[in-house]
Amino acid sequence: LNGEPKGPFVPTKDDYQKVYDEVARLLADETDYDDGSYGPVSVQFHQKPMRKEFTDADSSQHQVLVRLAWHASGTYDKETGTGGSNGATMRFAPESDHGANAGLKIARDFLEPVKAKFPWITHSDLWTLAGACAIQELGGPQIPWRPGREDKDVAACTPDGRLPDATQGHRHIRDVFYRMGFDDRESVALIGAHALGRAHTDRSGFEGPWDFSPTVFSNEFFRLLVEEKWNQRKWNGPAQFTDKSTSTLMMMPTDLALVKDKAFKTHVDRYAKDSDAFFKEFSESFVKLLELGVPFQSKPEDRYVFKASE
Ligand code: CCH
Repeated sequence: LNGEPKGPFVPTKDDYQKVYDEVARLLADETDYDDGSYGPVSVQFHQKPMRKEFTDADSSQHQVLVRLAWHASGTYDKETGTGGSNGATMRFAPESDHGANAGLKIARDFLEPVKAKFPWITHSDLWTLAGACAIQELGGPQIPWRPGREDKDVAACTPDGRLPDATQGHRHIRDVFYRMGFDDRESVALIGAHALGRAHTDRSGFEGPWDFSPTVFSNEFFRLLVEEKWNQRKWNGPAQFTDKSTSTLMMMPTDLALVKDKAFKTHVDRYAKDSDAFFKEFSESFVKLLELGVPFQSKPEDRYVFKASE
């Protein structure tokens, strides 16, 4: 009413859906790739494996946004309560320069126009919302999400070494994921995100995609881990493995650790056979990841489920 003081702007679910829609729109707009092969459904998906040339179209901004949300959150240490998505401290050096974060400036810059359009959202809420959006837009499960993160300053940057190192094995995976508060099942489910995207020599030193449909969220990573034979690739780069059938795919040492370790492999086998179980358990674990260390005022049942675009 006239003359009544206007309180601070309190965004509603609809406001966050607008942010989601804007991220989804920008993602759809940037898919103007030179070879025109981008699409939500890869032609290779249900066909027999054959050699495929992978291009930039197999690593769009979607996958980098998933990785940004994960690396922003995966620094969490449950003992000290430090790190995690609350803070968005990857905006600052030294965290932005940590080796594991190479290439993520692309994702952070991609989201700046969204932040400019919706200045009321914090970077830490935006980065996690964008990760949830990218998963849904690539055909993944619903990722219920809630706001409440605050940006912190450079003093809250986490020390280097909290994110996993792909050259290592099962012990390292457990050290890192248990430190965040995950168990074996949740750790395996989360790493299933490697169905998406690819590795880049100029970012991590590794090269190639994990499966033939890197723009579609699926359980293909697990199926290939179980069904394919993986040989060490002969090249000058870091030790990585390639599929016997086509020599176009790759697995990193930590990926193969999931089938070498018996307890991990139980879950790999299960997800390889049961896509629904993977989707459900991935969603639960990803929601947990994005919320690690966040002092929410809201309750879990207050999470929003965003409507995906067509
Ligand atoms: Fe990952 N990941 N990740 N990863 N990752 C890389 C790429 C992606 C590890 C290492 C790497 C998760 C777990 C692990 C994605 C999501 C998740 C790369 C290549 C390395 C190295 C980077 C490059 O060169 O561009 C290791 C080690 C672990 C655990 O042991 C988890 C958990 C998630 C999400 C839930 C996604 C997506 C990519 C593709 C990025 C792109 O640009 O295509």
